[in-house]
Amino acid sequence: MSEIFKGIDTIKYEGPQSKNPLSFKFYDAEKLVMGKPMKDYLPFAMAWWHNLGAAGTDMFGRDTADKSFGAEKGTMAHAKAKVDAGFEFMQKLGIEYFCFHDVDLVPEADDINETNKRLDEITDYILEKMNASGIKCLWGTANMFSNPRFMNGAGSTNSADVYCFAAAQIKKALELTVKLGGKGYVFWGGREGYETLLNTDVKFEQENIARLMHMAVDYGRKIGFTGDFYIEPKPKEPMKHQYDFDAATAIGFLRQYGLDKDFKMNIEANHATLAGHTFQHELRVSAINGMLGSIDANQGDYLLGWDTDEFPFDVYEATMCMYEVLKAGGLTGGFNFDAKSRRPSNTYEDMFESYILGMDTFALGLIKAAEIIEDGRIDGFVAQKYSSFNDGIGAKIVAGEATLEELADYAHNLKNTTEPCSGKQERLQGILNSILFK
Ligand code: XUL
Ligand code: CO
Repeated sequence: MSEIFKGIDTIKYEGPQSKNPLSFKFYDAEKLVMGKPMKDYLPFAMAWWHNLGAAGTDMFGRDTADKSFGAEKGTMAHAKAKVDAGFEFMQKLGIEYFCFHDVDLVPEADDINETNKRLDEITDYILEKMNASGIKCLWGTANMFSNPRFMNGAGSTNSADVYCFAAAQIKKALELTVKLGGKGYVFWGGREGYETLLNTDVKFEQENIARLMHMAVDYGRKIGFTGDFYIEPKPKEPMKHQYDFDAATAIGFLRQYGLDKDFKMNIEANHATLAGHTFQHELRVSAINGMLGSIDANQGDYLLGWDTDEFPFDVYEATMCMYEVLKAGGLTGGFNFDAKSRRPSNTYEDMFESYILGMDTFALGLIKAAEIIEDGRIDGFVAQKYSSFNDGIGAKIVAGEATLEELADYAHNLKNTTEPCSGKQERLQGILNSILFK
């Protein structure tokens, strides 16, 4: 097997002063942050679909990048070339994980049995590469949104036959995830939603999705999958309304159908934006419910209403993300760059520079989030803000020992001038800036 990314060596840390575009400015894998090497906090993953598949086609134009990797597209030779390219890419960047959909790995055949045979063959090859390199699988999933049969949904489809196709794909994708030692299995409900309520039985569709997820959990556990299942919330696109709208909605669904012990959230930054939330909001909601599992690290464009899947470079967002992750005690999953280089960034070099940007942005976010926590002023303010609940009547409320009558009696003795403290938002934002730009 010959080198694919010729002229691009292993990417090294050179520090922020370096002018070498093919070097890390902030990601220094072994550098200690709060007593642990950076790479332990940042299990980065390559997204098979974008990095090895997406070549720039959009609604108005065809590919701008060459992702053939020297083989004819749509063949098993190309599937193998993608494996070669992917492993060379990850090794040169020091990325330890990858994520995949079934159909990212091989060209889909008309017959599902043939597709599965191809999947067996390619995953044998991937396993060899994993064993030789130490690279691991973060999560697997089944693409249940591209094939026209899923136009009315997968778990939410009106057709029992299509539902069975979805089951067959999930079964196989779970087997592959177990074969590759994946830490997680993702459900992104791209077509699980509706275009109009005029033709949709929402209750029935949601119950059917839950049934499919239960079957997936049962089968996964039966074949030795010990990792987490994830829901990846997204409010819209491709459907007008998607059932896994945001973290709060998905968590409510999981609890309603008794799936909450086996599932966590895979939070994608750009999906949060589409739901009208910040990335940090989605992470916080997941974390406080004990369901922060994994992250699809990308960013959207606040001026555009769709999923642009850009490589993350917003240091504020990355910092607040890492702040949430550190406060939650880390992720059971990792940071999957569900991102693609912009269409005019069409060279091999751009593929590398995109990942360097993403990895550096999160490394900087980690450094700054650790500084916020070590500085203590923001956390200290929040603790102080709620301190009236530390003793007296407040402590009684928190302990669940107060009655409404008792609180009312207490209030009757208060002066009407009682006020909560200032929120100090501007002071806190100033502290954040002083830490970010010191
Ligand atoms: C689509 C998306 C998916 C999931 C996996 O918006 O994010 O690629 O991450 O199916
Ligand atoms: Co995603």
